[in-house]
Amino acid sequence: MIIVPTYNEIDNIDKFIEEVFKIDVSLLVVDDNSPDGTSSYVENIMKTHQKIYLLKRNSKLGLGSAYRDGFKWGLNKGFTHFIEMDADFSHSFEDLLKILDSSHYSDVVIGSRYISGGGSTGWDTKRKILSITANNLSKLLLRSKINDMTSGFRCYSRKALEEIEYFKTNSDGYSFQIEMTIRSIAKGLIIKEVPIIFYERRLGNSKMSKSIVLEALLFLLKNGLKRWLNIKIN
Ligand SMILES: Nc1nc2c(ncn2[C@@H]2O[C@H](COP(=O)(O)OP(=O)(O)OP(=O)(O)O)[C@@H](O)[C@H]2O)c(=O)[nH]1
Ligand SMILES: [Mg+2]
Repeated sequence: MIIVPTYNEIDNIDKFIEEVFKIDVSLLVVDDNSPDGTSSYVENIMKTHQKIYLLKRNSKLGLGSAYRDGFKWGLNKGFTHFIEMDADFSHSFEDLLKILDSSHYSDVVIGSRYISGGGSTGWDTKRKILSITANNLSKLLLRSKINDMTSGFRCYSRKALEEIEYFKTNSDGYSFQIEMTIRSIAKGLIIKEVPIIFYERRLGNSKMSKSIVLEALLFLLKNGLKRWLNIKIN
């Protein structure tokens, strides 16, 4: 199943769901009571379409928290694979097929911008530097071999989520992805990076904020220190 967290994605959600219809995959939208009516749109579609589900939460609680609730929902329903994807078309459905292919042979598939064949388009220099720095810093501080630690385009198997104990994570922005990655490594899961192209959002507003960047930085410093002092991550 695809899990897509949404906050004010009314400009994208219709086209996103149209793309999902073209492939035979279930979709769970985790919406945080978006003022723009994203959830009402999904509720309407659900009247006539199976395989589209909505988890509506009362307030904006963050991306990591949306995935934690989404994973819990999907595991309870018996789904076997859990794809993380953004609603704003930054992640392409073409790359999704590649991720799905690899999910048969790995516990965790990470759509990577920083391996051969991957990349990003449409980002300004500031955003590019931020992303590259975050990834290089993550690799260095956490001594990780994964090239795209912050990618939000991934697939986890049921086994992976259970072993990672995803519910023990507590970060919400980019650091949620880093946290899930280091937990996957610590559990010795089979992780495969496949190249993806990240496209800058076309419609709607970014939810990126200074506090998300700060959260990631603090997370990296804390966990980098633990890693270098050989303290177990649990
Ligand atoms: N449910 C929920 N979804 C969120 C929240 N924050 C972001 N999202 C969704 O998570 C996905 C990624 O958020 P974006 O705002 O696109 O973040 P980003 O890709 O780093 O920023 P841009 O490149 O500027 O788009 C989108 O589908 C958002 O709607 C949140 O607090 N709750
Ligand atoms: Mg985005």
